[in-house]
Amino acid sequence: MRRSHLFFISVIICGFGTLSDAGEYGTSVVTFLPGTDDVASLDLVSNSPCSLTSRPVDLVDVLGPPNGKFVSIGHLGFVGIEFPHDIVDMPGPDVAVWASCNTDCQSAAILVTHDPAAGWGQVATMGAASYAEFDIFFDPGAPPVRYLAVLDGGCTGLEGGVDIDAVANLQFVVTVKPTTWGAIKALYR
Ligand SMILES: [Ca+2]
Repeated sequence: MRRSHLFFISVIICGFGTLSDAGEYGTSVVTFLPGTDDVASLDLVSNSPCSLTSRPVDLVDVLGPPNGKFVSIGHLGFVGIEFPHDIVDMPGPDVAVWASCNTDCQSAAILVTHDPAAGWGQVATMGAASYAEFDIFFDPGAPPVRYLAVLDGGCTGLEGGVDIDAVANLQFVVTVKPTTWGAIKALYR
């Protein structure tokens, strides 16, 4: 898969994921390249700290807010997800990924693009964590990006794939159409 070099990472913050009024979640899957093994949808078992049941893949499970429903994208699998608004480079984390509690050897690469047909640029790697935030730096003049992808890290010795629950665009711009001439506002939420 062709990758550009328009972007690079800065900080990765791991912890428990919450999302207040700010941010938005993925709304559609634009690319899904299932891995060579361990491709399924998974449900978190109630009253169990980390137990998952399996069913056929339903890509809806990576959309919307985190809900305990995951897609295991498979060994070296790839899923690309669209946000309603462009990802904006602001101070602090810009995007977030929720994965399952089954974090043993489930690393992943995080990629973004403004157009899936133009290729993806890797901006971060995600280690063994059920939640991570990423602060992305954008090259000056680079087009804004709208899509985020997760590429399974292909853990050596295991054929499992990372399990994705949800992704979020933490900071985005909504352009408000002018009510008076020239009165265009960019609201950062
Ligand atoms: Ca989910």
